[in-house]
Amino acid sequence: MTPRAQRSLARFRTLPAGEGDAPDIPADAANFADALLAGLRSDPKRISCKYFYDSEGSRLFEKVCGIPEYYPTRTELALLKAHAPEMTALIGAEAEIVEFGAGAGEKIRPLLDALERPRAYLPIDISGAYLRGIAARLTEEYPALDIRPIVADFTRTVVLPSASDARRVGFFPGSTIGNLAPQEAQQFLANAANMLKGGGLLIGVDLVKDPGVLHAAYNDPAGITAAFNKNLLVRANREAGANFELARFAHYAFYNPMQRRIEVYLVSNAAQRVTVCGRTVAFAEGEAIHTEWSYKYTVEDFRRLAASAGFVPRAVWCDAERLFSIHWLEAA
Ligand code: AVJ
Repeated sequence: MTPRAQRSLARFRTLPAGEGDAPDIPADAANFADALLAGLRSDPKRISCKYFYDSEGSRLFEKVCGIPEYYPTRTELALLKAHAPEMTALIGAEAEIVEFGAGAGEKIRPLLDALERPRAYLPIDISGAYLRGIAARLTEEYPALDIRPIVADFTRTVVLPSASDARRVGFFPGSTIGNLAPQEAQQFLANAANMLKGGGLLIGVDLVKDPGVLHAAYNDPAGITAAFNKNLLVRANREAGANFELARFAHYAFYNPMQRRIEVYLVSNAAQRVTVCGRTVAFAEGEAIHTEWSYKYTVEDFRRLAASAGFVPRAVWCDAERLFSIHWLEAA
């Protein structure tokens, strides 16, 4: 991330009472072309993983979640289903739930089914059309619930509807926090702790484990993860006047045990020139575009990180194999 992006990371603002609902923040998808070109002209080349999630990317990510080797989604969903009564007891009655990166809207269901008179559900997602579809479906299933979708990049400023007197609780599943470097994660958590004062944050965090298991989760034999990664190039061709040839780039992902993160790249398999927004970008043979980090934590390390950001770490739930964790962090 650029220093500028870092400084603007995760600011939450609440509209003053009476100013009505938060308007949609045009997720900086509009700036995709600019960000893409800037990223491809920097050294090393990079594209932020948040640009994975156009409508097609969100659909592809749903497919990733179903990959047999990709354990996080099913493990976390099972934890939510098994422990929803304890989790919702900690969240408390009449809470307002803010979800960061709502995606397919599946993980909130076990909580909604167990929550006592939730005041409102505010799913935030960068993928606008996709989010609206999900919100419409949830509205049909939970007609009594006040659902307010917010299209926004939650790593930037998010404007929430005017503060109610409800306890505000964050829900951040999927280990999406792993996309942030630890220092950025700490900053995000510090801002969240501030926004959620009096409530808390329920957050899913992928765990450090056998590198072979991690490697397999990001290298499925059917190539779904590769398609998800390469969707960045498809999107660039459609939205940024680029002419990437998909066959000339390879998906490359591995676990770096020193940094405790999965690193994801698109690697040029030849020396080539690509046009992006009317500019030429040159690739050497074997040159990589960095597209994603996915940090893994131990339970203790994550609790320490959360505490350093101002949360009081309380309950933790893990599956028997210790693949994945969900933390309840209190914002005192
Ligand atoms: C959505 C960021 C949690 O890091 O595991 C899955 C994204 N990338 N396969 C992850 C992802 C490749 C995923 N997160």
